[in-house]
Amino acid sequence: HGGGKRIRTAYHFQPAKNWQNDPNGPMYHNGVYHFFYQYNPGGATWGTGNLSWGHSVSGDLVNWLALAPALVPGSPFDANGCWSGSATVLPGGIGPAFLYTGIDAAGDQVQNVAFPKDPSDPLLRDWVKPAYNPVIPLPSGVPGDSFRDPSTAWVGRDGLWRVAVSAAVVGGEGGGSTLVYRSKDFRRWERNPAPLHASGKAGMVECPDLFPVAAPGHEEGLDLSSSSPAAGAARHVLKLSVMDTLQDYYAVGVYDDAADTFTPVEEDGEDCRSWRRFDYGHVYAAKSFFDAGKRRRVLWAWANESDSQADDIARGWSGVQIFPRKVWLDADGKQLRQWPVEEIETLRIPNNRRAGLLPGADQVNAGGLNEIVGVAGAQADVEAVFEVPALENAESLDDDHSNWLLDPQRLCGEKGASVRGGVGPFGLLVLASGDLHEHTAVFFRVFRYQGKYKTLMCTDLTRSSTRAGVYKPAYGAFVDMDIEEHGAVISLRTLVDHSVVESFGAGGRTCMTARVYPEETTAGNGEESRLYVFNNGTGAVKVARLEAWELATASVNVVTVGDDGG
Ligand code: DQQ
Repeated sequence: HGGGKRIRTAYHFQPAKNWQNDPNGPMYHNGVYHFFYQYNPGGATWGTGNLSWGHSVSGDLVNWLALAPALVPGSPFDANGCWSGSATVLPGGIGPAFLYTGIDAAGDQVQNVAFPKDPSDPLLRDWVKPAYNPVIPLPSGVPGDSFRDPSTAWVGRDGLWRVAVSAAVVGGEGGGSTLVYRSKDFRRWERNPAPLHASGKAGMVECPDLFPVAAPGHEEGLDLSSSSPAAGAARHVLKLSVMDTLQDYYAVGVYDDAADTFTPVEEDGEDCRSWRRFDYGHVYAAKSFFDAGKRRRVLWAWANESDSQADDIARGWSGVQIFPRKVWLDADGKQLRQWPVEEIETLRIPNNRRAGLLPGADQVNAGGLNEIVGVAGAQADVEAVFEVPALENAESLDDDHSNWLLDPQRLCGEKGASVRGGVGPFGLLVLASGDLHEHTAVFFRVFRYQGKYKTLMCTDLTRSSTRAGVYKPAYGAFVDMDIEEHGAVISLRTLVDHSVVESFGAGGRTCMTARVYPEETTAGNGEESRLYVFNNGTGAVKVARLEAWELATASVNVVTVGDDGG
């Protein structure tokens, strides 16, 4: 299974070759977007000792130029690897700074700073690691392998800098702590006795991301440093990545900027594993930044491979990033909304390649399957709005199945796309071969529970590839939106990109990213991937809107700019 070409993405961020994992230090500075990422220049596997910060720049978050790695291991304080961290844009013309984790010569995790060699270089090509590193050595009571991933730093009302760092603290608060350090000068840091948050039972948590959000329903982003609660941030969001479950969890909460603590607004929020998820599919180590150009908050996250390491080595690369998403607080004040940044529309191949349903196909009958004609579906952007004429047909969850409410992923597994339902399953089949032998199904299924409707969203990979030995689960989550209150209407947007199926349910309330490895389509055997609308419920569903575009291939790290200025 070479497959490397067939499954390589056309517009999701990837380096030209080799391994990538976490997004690191994304930022917008002087009109340029910078993206850094955990990178192994030596091959397609993680390779601890080699981990560097890959670096690319962009004017539009779509097309990227590759630069030389910004950080490579080699100093005493990062001799064994430059692990994850963040960028902070410092005021007063100093420019940006990195805080990152070094694996030092003794193998311990310590926090370091780095600065651009020439802050006036628009591409910020060269980075300097001061000899006074580490700025935060391993604290006592924290094992050497459990202290890492500094967040973007922010200034408090007292003028001091703060940074959040993950640590497994022995005893006391226990396991998954997120510590806060404060500093006057970005160099000498002192630990605050209280952690920002501690999920004692969660084990090691990683890659903390704290950010402010505007008032519920307002889409503009806020800068972490100028958004103390006093300065008008409605709420803050804390995201933590849990090593044990390999999932990212977030909570909307109250950040107390005097005590430097964070408290979720929803109940039962002590353990972060009960929080909401940015993505109910397959992403990890998400990190956001404030885009001062468009005044929005933008989120990145790593979506790793789910075939085998041997496959990664054979094709010479591993790992993609989600397409950058704008994030904001939903009108309900509890959940985030996420949406691909609008620049994706520049990839939509003009009009003639915009697809649709054939006339009369805007109703999908029970058992129906209507093809979306006019685009090649291997790299596509599909937006659909569904309307359910008869919600009362919904299956009931009241009896023996109510325990499934706790386990939507299992529910999607047991009631996959081919299991006939009441209201749904209805949605999209993507990356489908002509005979439907292979396809990935993204769909909704509505249930009735205690007099209310509950909408399940699934991405069912069980038929996504004829290959054995790749992970083909059904991902699932309940959509936190009352479909009845919304006039029995629900939207679905899906980005298809060869081996990525990234979906946004109900206007970005529930997101799901899957990695898939189709064998029969996407140019492999000369057969085009097809797109369908399907309905496997008992009543018809109306397609109130359907727009699909073939997307052009972006220029992602095809061009490398050398550090000789060439
Ligand atoms: N990946 C990095 C660590 C981080 C982990 C190392 C999360 O800094 O904790 O590549 O995926």
